[in-house]
Amino acid sequence: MPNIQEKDLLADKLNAFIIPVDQVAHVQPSNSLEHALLVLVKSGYTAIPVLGSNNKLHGIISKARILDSILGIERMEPERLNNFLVSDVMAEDFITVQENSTFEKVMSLSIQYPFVCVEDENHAFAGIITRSKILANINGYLHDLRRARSVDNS
Ligand code: 4BW
Repeated sequence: MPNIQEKDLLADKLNAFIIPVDQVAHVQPSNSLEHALLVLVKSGYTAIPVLGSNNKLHGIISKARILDSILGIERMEPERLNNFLVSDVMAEDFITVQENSTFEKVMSLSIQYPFVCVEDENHAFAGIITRSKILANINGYLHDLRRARSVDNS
């Protein structure tokens, strides 16, 4: 096991942090907005990936975008939930990283994004890395470092 003081946190590989595709709540581009809202509410997440055939990532759908799409002039119009597909409303300006990318890159992205999508070598969606996984790794590293320094100073 490498000495904690020699460990390069920023060069960590991503595999240990990826939540794999089969554990990621997601919807398809052709699903109705009503279905997407049900999945979001049931899963408890604010935003989830939109995956097409062969696990290709098409976008990100969020509760905020769905609510915005049914906002009428004076009231919410939930009857519109079945007038739109997920593909009409999803955000398409998402960021992805490759599985062989580094912790440093994902850590920087996680400042702006609550989760980062990971692609495999065939550009299929492999899973996500969440901000909480990033913070947990940094937290563990800093605690190990403090422990090692207090041993050195004793
Ligand atoms: O249902 C939940 N279970 C757990 N264990 N934690 C949850 C749940 N819902 C929210 N949380 C917590 C997490 O700490 O609230 C944070 C913000 O959730 P979000 O963004 O706004 O729904 C969660 O932080 P996180 O673990 O760093 O996750 C960041 C974002 O990644 C979430 C959500 O958009 C996405 N996400 C996380 N796990 C997911 C997922 N999307 C799909 N499937 C998953 N398994």
